[in-house]
Amino acid sequence: MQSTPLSGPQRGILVAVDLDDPKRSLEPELDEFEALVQAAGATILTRMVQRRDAVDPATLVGSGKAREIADAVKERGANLVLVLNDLRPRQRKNLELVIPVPIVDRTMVILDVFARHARSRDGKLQVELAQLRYRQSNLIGTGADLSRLGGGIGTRGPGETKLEVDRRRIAHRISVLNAQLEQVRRQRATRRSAHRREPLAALVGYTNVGKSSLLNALAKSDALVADQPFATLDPTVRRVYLGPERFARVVDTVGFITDLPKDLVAAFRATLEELDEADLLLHVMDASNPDRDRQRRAVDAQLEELKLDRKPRLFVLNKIDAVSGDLSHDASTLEVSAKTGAGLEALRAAIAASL
Ligand SMILES: Nc1nc2c(ncn2[C@@H]2O[C@H](COP(=O)(O)OP(=O)(O)OP(=O)(O)O)[C@@H](O)[C@H]2O)c(=O)[nH]1
Ligand SMILES: [Mg+2]
Repeated sequence: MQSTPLSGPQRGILVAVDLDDPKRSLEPELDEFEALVQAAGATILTRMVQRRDAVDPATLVGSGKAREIADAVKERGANLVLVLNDLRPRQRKNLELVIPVPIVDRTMVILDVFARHARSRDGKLQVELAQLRYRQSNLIGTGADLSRLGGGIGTRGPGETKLEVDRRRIAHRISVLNAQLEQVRRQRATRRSAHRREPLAALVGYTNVGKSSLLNALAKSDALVADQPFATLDPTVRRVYLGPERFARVVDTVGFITDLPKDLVAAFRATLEELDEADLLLHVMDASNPDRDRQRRAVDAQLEELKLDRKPRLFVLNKIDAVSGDLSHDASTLEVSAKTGAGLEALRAAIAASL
């Protein structure tokens, strides 16, 4: 069951509640959300941002604003409402009573992008598991059943009994997937122990910073590169020349994002375990992105969560070709460009020295 809730020509209205947090400006998050929505194949018609001191417990945005959104949906011919903030099941339900089109939150969009980009069998299993867990904890029925009811994700849920049936089916499918992924995990672990010859460095970092490009530049390979979030889902390992008779294996894997859905992290355990084996982390950042400090903090938090924050780490600022002027950072941070090749020799040397 790989339903893609955002397939077809989807035109959405982006909705967000701005809590005016001085430590967390909304603008970069809105831009990032829009990029995610585009990667999921939908277009944003307009943004509706509501400033509030706190989210409304019943409708997130407040009932007046909910009606305004419903009007805008009709006026603009939108067929989707995309909500940046976390939606509780009750808030979703109440909004659905007022707004006549599917309501999709950020987690669903991220899951959808992952569903579109999953290529390998393992990747597909992991995404399906994450989707089901999310539906289970948010009391959303299975995608197939929802579409038979004539809607996509976010249409009013099936009735109680229907939901019960759905729940049992979802729970069963989840246990099947868990068993299959456990097998994947064991196979990967066996394969890894058989390959322990050369040291392993792992590229980690926010999505779209150029991790795959850097791997390609270092290994002269051609892993998929794209200007969109989550182009890479499956771990790719390449052998990289460090210096005379010195090689390392370098693994490129899924990128991180602020508030990466926890169901997704849990489902991607098999993939993320590749990182456990790494002797060194190469934390790649996008020097050209004004939002890079926020991105770096999100990656730090994610590494901590994955208990990888104690690993030796090199900080690598990529895309320096796209920056004019000086970048302020500490002396140990390396500046490179996967595009022009600048700084790659220094990076090879730094990896060799760290391993
Ligand atoms: N100007 C410039 N662009 C770069 C550089 N490295 C990567 N890019 C561009 O940045 C975008 C993302 O590159 P990827 O290598 O796919 O990034 P990634 O970190 O692997 O992204 P995900 O796998 O989606 O998380 C692409 O459009 C690349 O062409 C660089 O050194 N300079
Ligand atoms: Mg990539």
